Amino acid sequence: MSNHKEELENFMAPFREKFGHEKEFLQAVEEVAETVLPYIAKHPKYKEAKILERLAMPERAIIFRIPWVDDKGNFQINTGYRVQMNSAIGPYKGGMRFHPTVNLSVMKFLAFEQTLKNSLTSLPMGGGKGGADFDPRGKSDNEIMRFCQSLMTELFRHIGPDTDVPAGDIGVGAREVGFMYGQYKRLANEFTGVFTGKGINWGGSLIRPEATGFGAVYFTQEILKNVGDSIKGKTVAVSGFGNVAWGVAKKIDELGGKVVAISGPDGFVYDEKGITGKKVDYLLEMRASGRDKVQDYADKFGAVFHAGKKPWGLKVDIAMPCATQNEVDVADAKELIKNKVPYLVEVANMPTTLEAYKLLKAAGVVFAPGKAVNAGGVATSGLEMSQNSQRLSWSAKVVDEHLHDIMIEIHRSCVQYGYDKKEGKVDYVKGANIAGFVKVADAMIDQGHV
Ligand code: 2IT
Repeated sequence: MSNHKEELENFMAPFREKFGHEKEFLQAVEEVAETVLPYIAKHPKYKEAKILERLAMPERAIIFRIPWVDDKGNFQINTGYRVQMNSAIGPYKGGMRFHPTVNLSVMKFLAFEQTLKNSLTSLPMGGGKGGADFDPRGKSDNEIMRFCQSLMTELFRHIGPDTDVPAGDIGVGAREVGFMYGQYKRLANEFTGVFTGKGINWGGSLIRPEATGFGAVYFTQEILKNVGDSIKGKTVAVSGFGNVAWGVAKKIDELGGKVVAISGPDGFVYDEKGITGKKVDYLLEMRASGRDKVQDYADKFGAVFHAGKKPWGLKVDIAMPCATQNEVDVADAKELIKNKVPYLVEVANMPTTLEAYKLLKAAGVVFAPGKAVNAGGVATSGLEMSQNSQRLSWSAKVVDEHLHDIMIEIHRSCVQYGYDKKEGKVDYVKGANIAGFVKVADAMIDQGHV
């Protein structure tokens, strides 16, 4: 075993022993440790203070019962989570996910990624994540409301505008944030910025709905600019068709590129002419319908529907997975390599398996990690918090300009820590991990053994 490999194995061993069943969490830690350990070896102060070991241990994890009654009068129980990972640089910050796959491993992986991501934004936000193993599909508005209220009846005592500020994620949009915020306000008897992703007339920020997608495209723009290229004329395959995919499609269209694929649980749609103009907003309609079928797009606009398939077999310039973790596996990576897709830009959190990532890297595919690419979402949440503290709301132009500047700065940080002189190119995974790590690590050292 090489020195590097041995060091990684030594670092991972206690985590594997203790959390062997937490697959996603171990995957996220390993991906970070792989690039950060060599940096730590050159900066022993981080090793002595066991910073990476501490970073991978939540400051606090809350698991709680969520009892609720469905429309038929049946008693239902779900499990709720809030993982408060790290508060070295600010209050815990991160979304809430409602999905049947939610468990402690998924929550810990997301909270760990969130800590480094939030650090990259340059805004003062620590890392956290929460959610429940609740499936919003097929539930009535009343059921969603009762569920959100029951969840908040417990969660409210653990959060606060200067303590922990949740937001949306998969399965949690404006409706769910509204119901949770309403119950928080009632219990705490205060109107504060305790949530982001709020409605525009009760403290929300303009551009927050678009921010993750717009930010991802701004980051892609920087990757291309760095090699003297641009988005104009590029074809893009996207997975998912939710809020994030919509923001990506909207901005790519605006900048003269062409999103030719979207996907859903039923398969993917190939639209040779591109998802442009009115077709972009149809994505929102499709999501709001709750049908969860992208075939609806193909039927409406005469595009080609591929049942049960993922869009990674297409010959495109840029692949942008926007759906969920581990959606790009080894077989998909081989397809992308075969088709000579030059760029894989992760928009979801950890959409690529570790093995697939290694294949893509070895094949020379430019790979940008989610924690840098999708940081525009939480960055704009940070801007929402600033507006709430000021009791002001900024124009769309002001928020968008801040978002754009933040994404340019994140790209610059990735280049600073990830540029490889020998190879003459940027390792974005290394750059994002080290840049995110250094800020949190230095704050932890300043604050002593806490
Ligand atoms: O993964 C993420 O960064 C989010 N779901 C957004 C978190 C936030 O606090 O806006």
